[in-house]
Amino acid sequence: MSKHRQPVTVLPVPFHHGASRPGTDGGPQAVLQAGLLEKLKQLKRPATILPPLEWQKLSKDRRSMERMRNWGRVQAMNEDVAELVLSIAKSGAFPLTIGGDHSISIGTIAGLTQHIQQLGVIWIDAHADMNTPKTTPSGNLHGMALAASLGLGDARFTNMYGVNPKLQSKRVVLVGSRELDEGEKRNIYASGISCFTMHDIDRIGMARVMERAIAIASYGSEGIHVSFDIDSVDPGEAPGTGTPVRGGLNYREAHLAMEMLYDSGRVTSADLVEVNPSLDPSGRTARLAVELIGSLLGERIL
Ligand code: 4U7
Ligand code: MN
Ligand code: MN
Ligand code: MN
Repeated sequence: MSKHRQPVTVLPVPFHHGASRPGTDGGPQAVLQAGLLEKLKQLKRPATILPPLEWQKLSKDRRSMERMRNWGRVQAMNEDVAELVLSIAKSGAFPLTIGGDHSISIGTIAGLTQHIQQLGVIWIDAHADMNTPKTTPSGNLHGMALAASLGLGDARFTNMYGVNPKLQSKRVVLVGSRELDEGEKRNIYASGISCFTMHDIDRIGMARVMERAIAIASYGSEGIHVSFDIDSVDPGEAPGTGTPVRGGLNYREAHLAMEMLYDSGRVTSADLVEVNPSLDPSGRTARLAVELIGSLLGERIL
């Protein structure tokens, strides 16, 4: 579990081919420059930062189609991400993957489910990422990542390691949703995953939402994976992201979620994705990402 002093291995994935615009390829460097290593040291976590997984090596695979843009690169990247995350988990360290656009979570989840039985997932995001090639309005694979992990969509993405689906819907929870496409709404209902929208957070509060989310994701599972899309946070706090949606988590709601996840003792891995420093000259989005990772790994006010 996310134990006190468990070593952390950081996997930087500078990748943007799952999204329409470039920039998230600068995410890992921005988060490292904003002080990630110092934060891990401050928390007395033995830390290893792996060399960034370079998409350039994969650029030969330019296969694409309208409903699954850059699928060749996204697939090749995810195969590497899956292998690396699996080896980190096997080493006993906490895998912390820094994106990159959210398509890379297809790989992290594929790798993790080879090691952790009945993995639970808490997907904190303005979006649901529950599109398939049939429902996607954009063709961007970062909007299909959770669906793929639940076995919905194209076999190139649902069938990694020959295991499909990777996740069981009863242990998958969305938190912070506020922009869902019509097809995604149908996919959410049909799949049976849980969804706490911003409306739910407004009505019952973040604390109760997270209590429920943690209970759902941990029931019968060996661990919870937290997939944190920085666009879950309100653009006022996190402007540096490609698909901002107003009305998001405020600063304390985001920290409270991370603090409660740490306190649960159930979290075994995390992704922090969609930081796009080219859209944020102030650098505050990357600094917020470092702070939120701090809260997830045990930083406390007192
Ligand atoms: B992110 C979108 F249409 N739903 O599929 C789509 F609104 O990883 C956005 O959550 C997806 O940032 C956003 O393209 C993906 C769109
Ligand atoms: Mn996302
Ligand atoms: Mn999003
Ligand atoms: Mn986005």
